[in-house]
This record gives sequence, structure tokens and C-alpha cells, in this order.
Amino acid sequence: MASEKEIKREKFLSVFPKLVEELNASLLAYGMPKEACDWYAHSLNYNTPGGKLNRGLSVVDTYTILSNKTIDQLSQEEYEKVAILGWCIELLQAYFLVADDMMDKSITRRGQPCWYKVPEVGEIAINDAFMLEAAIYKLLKSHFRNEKYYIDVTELFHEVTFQTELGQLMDLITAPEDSVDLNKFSLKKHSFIVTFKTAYYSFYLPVALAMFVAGITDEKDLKQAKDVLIPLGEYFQIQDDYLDCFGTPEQIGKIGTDIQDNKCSWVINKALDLASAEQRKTLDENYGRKDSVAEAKCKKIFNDLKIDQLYEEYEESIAKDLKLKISQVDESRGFKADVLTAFLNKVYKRSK
Ligand code: GPP
Ligand code: MG
Ligand code: MG
Ligand code: MG
Repeated sequence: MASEKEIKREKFLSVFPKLVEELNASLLAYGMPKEACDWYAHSLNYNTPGGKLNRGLSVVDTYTILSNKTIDQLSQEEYEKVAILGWCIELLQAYFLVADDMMDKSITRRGQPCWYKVPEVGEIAINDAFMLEAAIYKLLKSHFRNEKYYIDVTELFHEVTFQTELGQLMDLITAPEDSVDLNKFSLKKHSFIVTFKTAYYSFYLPVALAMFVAGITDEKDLKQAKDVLIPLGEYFQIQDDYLDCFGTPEQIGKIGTDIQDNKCSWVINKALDLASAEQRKTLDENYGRKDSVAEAKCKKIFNDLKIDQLYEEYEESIAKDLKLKISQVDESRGFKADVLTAFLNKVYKRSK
């Protein structure tokens, strides 16, 4: 028997092929040859649905909580609306990841080669990334043009995309490939990077979209959501950083690259706080080198400093803070604290 979670996922997945068909029809309408249509369909299918789908499914989940309905009580039209918005976030994520993997020189993503690593793709992946992004605005236009929240939702996608690009910029310039300088790192900078590169699009965006559809759009409510979801997103990216170093590829579906890529990750920042002079010297000499022996030396220091234990302590303390904040949410205008609890439960102690 499929669990409730699997049923929800299957239902959400069943919407995607229709969107691919619709997007392909728009290429046909331009008279594009079959070769181009097939390429786009392949890129959409390879890069969009293969992940955990947390962000996309969250739009649906949040909407059901806000509208006080079970998923089966939503009309077909209502379900499709929120599911399409969910797929728009997954397309945004696909666009980011195709580009990010090139910038990070990653090898695998979601258990398969990164798109640019597929032999016939290579740097065409840059154009494919742009086309994944363009799909969002095509779908918004064809499905939401007549909704009163069309402009809000469109502007939100643009703003959140820009915020993520700012985070990516900070992530990249803090970690130049050719000059390793651990003095550039700090937990404060880390917090800024991850808030922008991850938290806005992964946490605030799905909830804000569902709020627009549900008509709960008071600035005060959007702020209540943001005040919990941004720190929750920061926690999520700290998990990503932790798993990059301490998780296995089988577990996380990708090979960690942060140490060799000189990333300003939570793990190195914590280690810098605690390292002895000798450990610091080893980190200075080995962090950010494209060399697996140097990488292993850094990992040994992280183990010696018991970063895993610190991570557990951090996890307990942030979960406690967030629960307290959630308990103080004002529900008088229709926003619901349960939306935030549902998110926290998905993230807390995740291992992939
Ligand atoms: C992923 O961070 C970063 C993003 C999804 C933002 C990319 C933004 C762009 C404008 C391209 P990461 O590199 O730590 O993720 P992963 O470990 O999954 O590669
Ligand atoms: Mg990356
Ligand atoms: Mg990156
Ligand atoms: Mg990462």
C-alpha cells in the first residue's frame, strides 16, 4: 500500500507531463523543428522532477492547511492551480541547479550526472538553464493571467530569483578558486549567503505563493511567515553544508564538493572558531585544494573537533527557538501556525 505521502507525490508528479506538453506546444507554435522540441522536453524531464520535490509539494500542503481542506476536497481546478505554482518553483530550482553545478564543477546531482556533464549537452546547459527559467513565466501567463494575484506572484518570482542570485554571487566571490583565504569566512557571512541563496526561494516562496492563492496577503501575515521561514531556511542550508561533508553520496544523491571548492560552509566556519594554531595551519594549507588527500586532512580535523556533535547541539537549539516563534504566531487574519510547523517537521533531523 502506498503511503499518504507517496500518493501526494504521485498526484503532484502526474501534473508535470501536461506542463511539458504545453511548453513544447509553444515551441511548435514558433515552428521549431522536432529536434528542438525533443531537446527541450528532455531537458525539462531530466532536470525538473528528479529531486525530493519538497518545495513544490509545500505549495500544495500549505494551501490545504490555509484553506482548511484535505487534498481530496480541493476541486480539480484548485488542485491544478497550486500544483502548477509548485512546479514553477521546481523549475526555478532546476534552473538554479543546472547553473550552480557548472559553477561548482559538480559531478552528480540527484543520483545522475549533472546536466552539463551529459556528453551531448556540455555548455548548451547554459541556454537550457535560461529556458527552464523561461518556462516559469510561460506557465504563469497561461494559467494565472486572469487571477487578481497574477502580478504579485510574477513579481515575487522575479524578486526571489534576484535574491537567490545575490546569494550565489556572495557564495562564489567568497570562495574564489585560485586564492584560498580562510580569513574571508565568518559565520555572519555564512548566514547572509545561505539566507539569500537558499532560504528565500526554498522556504519563503512556497508559502507566500500558497498565501496569495488563499487570499491571505496582509503584509503582517507575509512578515510572520518570513520571520520563521528565513531562519528555517538557514537551518536547512546548514544541514546541506553538514551533509556535504558528513553524508555519503548514496544518502544525499550527490558527491560533496565544498572542501575542494573552498566554500564558506557552516562546517569550516565552526572549525575555524575552534581550531588550535596547528590545526589552523593544516586547514590553511589544505582547504580549497583540488586534491582528495588534502580534503581528507581537512575532514580529519573536522572529526577531531567533533563538528558532528556541535551540529547536533545547533539542531536542538534552533528547533527550540523556531518552535517558540511559531507558538507566538497571530492567527487572527487567517494565517495558520500549522503551516510553519509542517515545514519544521519536514526539515528537522533530515538525513538527505
Ligand atoms: C545551491 O547551493 C545554490 C543554489 C540552488 C542557488 C543557485 C543560484 C543561482 C543563481 C545559479 P549549493 O551549491 O550548496 O547546493 P548543492 O550542494 O546542492 O550544489
Ligand atoms: Mg552546488
Ligand atoms: Mg553552489
Ligand atoms: Mg551544498
